[in-house]
Amino acid sequence: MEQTFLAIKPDGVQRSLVGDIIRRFEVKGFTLVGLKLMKVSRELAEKHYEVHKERPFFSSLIEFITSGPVVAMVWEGDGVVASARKIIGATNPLDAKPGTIRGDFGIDVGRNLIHGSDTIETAQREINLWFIQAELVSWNPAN
Ligand code: ABT
Ligand code: MG
Repeated sequence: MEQTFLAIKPDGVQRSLVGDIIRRFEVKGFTLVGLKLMKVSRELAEKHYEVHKERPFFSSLIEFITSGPVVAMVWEGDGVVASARKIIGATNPLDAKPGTIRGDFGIDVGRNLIHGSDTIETAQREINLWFIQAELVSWNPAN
């Protein structure tokens, strides 16, 4: 079954949006299989954002993601990787459509509330980076 990695960033936690954000993936019909609140180490942050290492915004990105608690999650379902990206909305919240998480709750590209894996391959890499297998629960939703 397809899985994706989602993380509510420190701004989402600080602004008390954890419940609202999780709700959107639940009502859509995806299955939560992993969930933890954690303070991200610099090492994990740098590995997670490795592709952006040479970008000018890299150090502020690492500063931000390590600044407070993050809610790390794994969600499962057919097409969950691409669908979650649609639910999340465009990288810059000012460009994100109303109805998306970033479109509804944000205005700043450096404070865009939630991360979602961009491909199935990236999702596998990120899940393995953030979770150990024993933290993931395989279950069949009754509905
Ligand atoms: P993530 O889900 O955080 O990976 O965002 P997304 O995939 O939508 O966008 P990318 B391009 O991966 O951005 C990663 C983080 O870098 C921030 N960023 C990006 C900037 O601050 N300035 C920029 O010009 C760009 C392109 C936004 C993303 N996260 N934060 N926080
Ligand atoms: Mg990205």
